[in-house]
Amino acid sequence: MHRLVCVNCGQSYPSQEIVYQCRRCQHLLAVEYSLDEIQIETDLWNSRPLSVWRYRELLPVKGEPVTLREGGTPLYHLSRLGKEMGIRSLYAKHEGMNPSGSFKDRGMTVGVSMALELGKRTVACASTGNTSASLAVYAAKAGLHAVVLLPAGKVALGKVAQALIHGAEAIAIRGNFDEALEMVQELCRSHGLYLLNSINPYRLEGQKTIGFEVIDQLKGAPDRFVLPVGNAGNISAIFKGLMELKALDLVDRIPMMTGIQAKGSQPVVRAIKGGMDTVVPEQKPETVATAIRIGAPVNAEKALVAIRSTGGTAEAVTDAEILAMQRELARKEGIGVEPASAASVAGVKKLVENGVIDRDECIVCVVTGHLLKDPETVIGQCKPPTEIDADISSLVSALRL
Ligand code: AN7
Repeated sequence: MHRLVCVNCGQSYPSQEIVYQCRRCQHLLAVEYSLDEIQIETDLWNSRPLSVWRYRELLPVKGEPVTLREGGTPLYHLSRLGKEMGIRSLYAKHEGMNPSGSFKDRGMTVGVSMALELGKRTVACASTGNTSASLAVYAAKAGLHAVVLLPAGKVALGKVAQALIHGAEAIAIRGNFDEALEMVQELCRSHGLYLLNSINPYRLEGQKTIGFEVIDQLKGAPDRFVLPVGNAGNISAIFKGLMELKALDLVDRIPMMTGIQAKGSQPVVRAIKGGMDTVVPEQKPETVATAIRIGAPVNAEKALVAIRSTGGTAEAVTDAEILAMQRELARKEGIGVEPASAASVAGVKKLVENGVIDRDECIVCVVTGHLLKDPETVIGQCKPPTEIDADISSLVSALRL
């Protein structure tokens, strides 16, 4: 049993109601379970494969979910990079290993399952890319029609390719993501499409399983989670899930939630550093990490609580630092991620150097999307292959053997 509850005024809405924001005060909603009525057998959880649906007792879907086996992603120990930074316990949770190549699949398996339960036939989102790719994939699996609004010219190639091949109706907006999100919200209100941006609280329910999996993989909570922040949904989702585990006595402490943004798009960092109660939107966000090129994060209200109440922090990294860490992860750890994802590890490097993060901490970076999402940015920073004639002497001289 669950209901939707306003995080500001506590107004509650029944689970079948289609509502994305509190009708009384316009603040965000969250899914609330009667935790005292939920029986969780950890043996039962452990008997299921590591995946989103291992934790189905803490998810809102009643029937059979629309699933492509999301979650169960590897948690890699970053031995080389950790050593260089002087951190023994540095890990990366590789969310690029999900079906569509990003963590969004965790949210979409739940969100699209809920769309079916609520009797919706058309689903929609605005997206910097990954949400649209994932929505297209899960709508295809569910047999639903998907409409995706993309900021024109600012979505990485692989993500557009996915949205198109999986059959979403893709619309490029001459504007940025924040404008596209305003438009899709209006469209869903006026025309009854089901909105699957992270303002939809069911999306975040799926994403909270990242934290559950990490705790199962480490056999306990890390000291800190570090995430790239765009709309601030994922950091809020993981925090919410951890609080539920705490309430159920399944974890003894809550890790410090730490958000990393790009220098040119850092409204959450400004709010945290400035001690502000609300996030002031950035009018012209700009970064090579197009996934997090977001000026007005819709989940900021939840994220500020997640960061502050856990003693976490927020930091910004430059595009150069992001790309340097993308190469380091690829070359020193064999981990291929897109630029936004590398921001989390780049943020750890910076925070350790600045003395904000203790080197003895056990740190889990969530690397959110796969390298192949954004091939153009990769090619742009690498030397192209050396082209030679098809004979062995050219090969030997090209290799300078
Ligand atoms: C790789 O696809 O917002 O802070 O529209 O694709 O939960 O928004 C993507 C966000 C981090 C930020 N890493 O997560 C979208 C979109 C990657 C992402 C984020 C995104 P949130």
